[in-house]
Amino acid sequence: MNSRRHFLAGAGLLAAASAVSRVALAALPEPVIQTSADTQPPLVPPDGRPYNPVVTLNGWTAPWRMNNGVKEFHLVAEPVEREFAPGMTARLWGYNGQSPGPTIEVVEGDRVRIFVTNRLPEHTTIHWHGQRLPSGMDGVGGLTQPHIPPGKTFVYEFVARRPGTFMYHPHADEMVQMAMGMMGMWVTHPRGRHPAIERADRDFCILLNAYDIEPGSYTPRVNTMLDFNLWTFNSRVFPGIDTLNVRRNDRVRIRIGNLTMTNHPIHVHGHEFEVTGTDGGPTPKGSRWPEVTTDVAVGQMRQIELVADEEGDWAMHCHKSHHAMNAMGHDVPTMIGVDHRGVIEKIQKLVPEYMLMGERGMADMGEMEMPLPDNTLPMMTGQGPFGALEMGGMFTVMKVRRDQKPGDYSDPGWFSHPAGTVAYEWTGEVPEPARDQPVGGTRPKQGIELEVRKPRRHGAH
Ligand SMILES: [Cu+2]
Repeated sequence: MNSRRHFLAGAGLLAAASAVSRVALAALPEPVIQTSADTQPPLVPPDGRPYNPVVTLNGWTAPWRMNNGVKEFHLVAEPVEREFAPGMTARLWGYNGQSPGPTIEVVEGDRVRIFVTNRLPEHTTIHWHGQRLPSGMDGVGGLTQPHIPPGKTFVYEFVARRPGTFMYHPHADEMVQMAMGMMGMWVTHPRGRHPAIERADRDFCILLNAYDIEPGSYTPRVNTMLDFNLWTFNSRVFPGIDTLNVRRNDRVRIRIGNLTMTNHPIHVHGHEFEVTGTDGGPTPKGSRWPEVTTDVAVGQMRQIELVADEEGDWAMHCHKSHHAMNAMGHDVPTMIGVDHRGVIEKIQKLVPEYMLMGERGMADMGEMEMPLPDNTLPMMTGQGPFGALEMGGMFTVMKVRRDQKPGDYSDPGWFSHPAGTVAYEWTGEVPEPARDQPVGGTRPKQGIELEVRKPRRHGAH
C-alpha cells in the first residue's frame, strides 16, 4: 500500500505563517513512501510514451510527475524497516520506505529530474550506475559533486540516452551505505521498435543484495567483507520471495542486477534462456547462446529471456548452495557418519534440549522446527506440496500455467501435475549392485577402515 507522507513535517504550520507558499511546496514532487514488502502491480504509465511496465518482485516502481516535459521523481534516503521473510525484519537504510528503493522506469530520450532528499544521519549521493550522462550528474561524492549533507535535497537531471537496465546506489561511504541496503534498479524502455529488444509479456526485476545480520539482532554488520549470512533477491529471502507467475508461452524477461560483494550464478529450471542484455545495453542477436545458468558478477546486470512453454513449478535460484539458505545454523559441525548411539541420552541429561543434527546429513533441519532466537530464519526452510523445501536465501519459483490470465501476476498456487508425471517410489525387487559380487572368489573384507585424526585447534598452525 502506498502512503503519501508530507515531505515537510508541519508544512501546515509553516503555510499558516505564510513563510512557505503552496507554489513553493509544489516545486518539489511529493515523495511517495512504500510501507509494504509485497510485490506491487506494474505501474502502467499514465503519461509520456507508452511501454510495457516491469514488475519488481517484492518491490514497486516510483511514480513521477510531468513538469514541462520533464519526468520528476523524488527519492528520500532514509532509515527503513524491511521484512526479509515472515519472522524476520531488518533495520536498514533505503529509499522511500523500503530497501531496495523503488524501481525507476523511463523511456529512451526522456529528460529526467530526480530530487534526492537525505534523511540519513550522514551525507550521501546517488550514482546512476551504467547511464550516459553529464559527468557532474554521475553522483560520485567529492569527485563530481559535493556530498548531500543530512537534511539537504540535491537535484540530478539528465536525458536517459540509451535503453537498458541500470542500477542506482550511493557513491559516498559506499561500504556502509550499501551494506545497509541502499540501492535500486532503473529501467529505460526503448523509444520504439528496437532491432535487439523484443516485446516481453512479463518483465521482472531482481536486485541481488546481501546482509550480515547476527541471529537475534536487527541491524546489518557494515564491516563484513565476504562472509554475509543473508543472500537476498530485492532484500527478501526464501520463503519470503514472491514467485514469478507467468502464462504458458509468455516471453519472460528477468533483469538481474548484482550489488553484493560476490558473483551469483543464477539458474532457472525447465527452460533455456538467452542473455539479451548487460549493463552495456541489449546484446546483438548473433552473440546470444542458450543457457540455463548465467553468472552475474559484482556490479553487473544480466537481462535474461525465455519462452515459458513448460507448465509447472520451476525453481529459480543462485547455484552457490550457501546462497540458497538463511542465517541460522551454519555453525553446525559436519557429523555425517558419526555414530551417536548411546551418547545422545548422556548429553540430554546435561542439556535437556540438546538435539542431534547432521548425523545422516542436514535434511532433518528442513523438517524440524528448531527453537530459534528472535528475529532470524532457519538455514533450511519452506514447505512445498510434497514436504520441506530445505531452502532459503536466493531461491524462488517460476510458476508457468496455461490458465494464468495475461497481466495477472497473482500466485496460482502449487502445480497440479498431470497423472503419471511425478517421480514415484519403486516398489518392486531391487537387485544387489554388481560391485558386491565376489571377485576372483574372494569377498571384500567386511567393515570399514577408519583414519583417525586429532582435531586441530583453531589458529594452531
Ligand atoms: Cu549467490
